[in-house]
Amino acid sequence: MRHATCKDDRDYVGFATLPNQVHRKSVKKGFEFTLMVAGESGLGKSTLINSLFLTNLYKDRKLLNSEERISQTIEITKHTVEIEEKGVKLRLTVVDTPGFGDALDNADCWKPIADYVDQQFEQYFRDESGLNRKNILDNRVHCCLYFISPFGHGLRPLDLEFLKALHERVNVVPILAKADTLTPLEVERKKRKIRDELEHYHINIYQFPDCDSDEDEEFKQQDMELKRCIPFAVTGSNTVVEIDGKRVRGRLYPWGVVEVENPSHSDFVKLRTMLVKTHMQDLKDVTRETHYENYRAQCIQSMTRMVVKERNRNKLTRDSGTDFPIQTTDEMETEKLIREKDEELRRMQEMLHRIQRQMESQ
Ligand SMILES: Nc1nc2c(ncn2[C@@H]2O[C@H](COP(=O)(O)OP(=O)(O)OP(=O)(O)O)[C@@H](O)[C@H]2O)c(=O)[nH]1
Ligand SMILES: [Mg+2]
Repeated sequence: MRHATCKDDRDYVGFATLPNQVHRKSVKKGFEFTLMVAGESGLGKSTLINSLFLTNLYKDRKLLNSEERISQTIEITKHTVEIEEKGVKLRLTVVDTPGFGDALDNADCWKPIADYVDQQFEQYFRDESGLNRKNILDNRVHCCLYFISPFGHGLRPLDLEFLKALHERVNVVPILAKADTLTPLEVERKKRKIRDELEHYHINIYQFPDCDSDEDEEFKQQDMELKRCIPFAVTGSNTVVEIDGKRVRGRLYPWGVVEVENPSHSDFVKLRTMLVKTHMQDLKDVTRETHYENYRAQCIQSMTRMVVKERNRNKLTRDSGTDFPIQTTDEMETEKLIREKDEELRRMQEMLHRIQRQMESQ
């Protein structure tokens, strides 16, 4: 784990405003957030996450020749950095995944990523049921930036497969990759097409919550722009270039410079603002209240099923085995466990209904 502190005001990512989002207690403890990137190979996933947090996640790695070069990601890798801004600590975990589409057989390419998400839920579920519940490290994936190729015509079959497998497990935020390869008109067209396809195939991407009616006009306007922006068309770069004496992250072409943080060049700043300034807490809430609760309910359901099966088996053995009318301690324990699990399941279902009702009324 590395520590990075930003000194210059220009270098602030913006999460110093996080205290406005949650309780003071969490401020003291610091924030935890896990972001994942996924999508086809070579779309700039590793480059973007590096640019997003002004931290070179790959700086320990030996790079070949070019300063910008990030080698192909070959396995799921987790990087944790602790960043501090204006006294607010953020423990940021970025999960980089190998891009798919390169192999001869790409079937089930989403599987290792879905498994990773589930494993984090499972670990949390275990920790939560354990003794030391106060100091659980939350590694659940709060957001998955899903990269869509700018070279195709909307979503590809592989994209759909991935999204269908993952959309009920994690908050998916779609990204239109390498936006510098498209004209503004093409960006708009592709965005619309992707939005239509997501709707057509019933893919539930992360929904920005509606802002309250008493919010000021400027905020409402920002909120609307953000919603219209989906999928975020971004450009990433790890190279700093100089224009008019100003050093900026950008991509230098013979015909000019694409500035990563220039809002008229890409949605990079909008994406970063959404992730760290305005929606980090909501992404965590939805992960906890919807995705994790779904996982937990499924777990409890399958545990209950197992216990019921075991009970029926015991009963069968007992019935066929003649004179054993009195319940054994084991059986009594099993009955008790079933009752407890039934009760927990009922509570979970109630909670799910409540969340559904809340979402419907929003
Ligand atoms: N034009 C353009 N090129 C980019 C952008 N982002 C990254 N690249 C370049 O695209 C190539 C691949 O970038 P990576 O960040 O390694 O892509 P990746 O998605 O992590 O690839 P895998 O690890 O194979 O999944 C590199 O040569 C980058 O310099 C971008 O926004 N625009
Ligand atoms: Mg990569």
